Amino acid sequence: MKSGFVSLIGRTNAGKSSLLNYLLGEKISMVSHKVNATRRKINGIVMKDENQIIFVDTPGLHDSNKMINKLMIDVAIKSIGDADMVLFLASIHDDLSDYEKFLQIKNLPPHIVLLTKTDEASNEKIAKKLTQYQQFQDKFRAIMPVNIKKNIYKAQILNEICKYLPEHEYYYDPQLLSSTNTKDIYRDFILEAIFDSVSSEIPYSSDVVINKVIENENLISIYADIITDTQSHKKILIGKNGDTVKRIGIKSKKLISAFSKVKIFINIKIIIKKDWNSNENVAKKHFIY
Ligand SMILES: Nc1nc2c(ncn2[C@@H]2O[C@H](COP(=O)(O)OP(=O)(O)OP(=O)(O)O)[C@@H](O)[C@H]2O)c(=O)[nH]1
Ligand SMILES: [Mg+2]
Repeated sequence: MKSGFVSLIGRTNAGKSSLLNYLLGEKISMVSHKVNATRRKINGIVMKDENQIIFVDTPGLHDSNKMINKLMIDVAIKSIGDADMVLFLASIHDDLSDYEKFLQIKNLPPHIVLLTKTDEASNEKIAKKLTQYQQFQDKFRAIMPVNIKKNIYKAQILNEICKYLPEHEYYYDPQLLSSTNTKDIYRDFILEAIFDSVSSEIPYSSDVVINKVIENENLISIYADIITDTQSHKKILIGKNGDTVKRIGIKSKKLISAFSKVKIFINIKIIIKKDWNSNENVAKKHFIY
């Protein structure tokens, strides 16, 4: 029996959260076409034969001087240190510079390179990219293309990971889908709805705090605040006649009920908290667990 923690690492937008959802067979992690979507770690537990793989989704690696972005990158780097293995995700469209930077990290655990978004590339382009990575073949255990659109390579990826997992008893009950607190999963679904509903810098100036969750057999009631930094951002989040916050609520309910399989009641308030992303000690509470 093998069991271990496998961190999903890579540039923002590489497809880490999408891959977690795909391997898990459930949408648990927020996805967006916008960059820097994932802020906090979230895990998904996959049983492959008698082995248990705990996938840890992390914020994307990127260069930024913004304090909250640095906190997010710290979350990803720390998760590499805590992992038994790493899946390094690189989009088929990206050059190898992010991978070269990743290789500079000290004490890297064994890793597999996954080429994502291969549905957007020709076989020639995929073959060319695989050849480029061969110069690092003594660094990685394997390199594989993934195609979450066509639902192929899933078993191959899981089998390859199991080869390198340590012998260990299960960390979690094999029935469990995730050990992440469900409140934090709801929180990120509401954040996904914000990413989806408002443009420009608003999602990055905002976060979600879950105040109360009441779970009944057929209904989960969620009371949440969207916090944002300025009056003008609050106005945009509310929208004309409250249309935007209403839309965020509807999208959040859809995402959360697809995950929890019951009806959702949601109450969202928009709150201004000026220092949430400017004061490091306050911001840390939003990113570090
Ligand atoms: N065509 C295609 N699009 C993909 C694939 N995987 C992810 N995407 C899209 O790429 C975008 C980014 O996906 P995410 O899963 O949020 O990427 P991420 O690496 O988690 O990004 P961060 O959380 O910002 O670090 C979304 O619009 C996804 O729908 C894929 O295999 N093929
Ligand atoms: Mg993500």
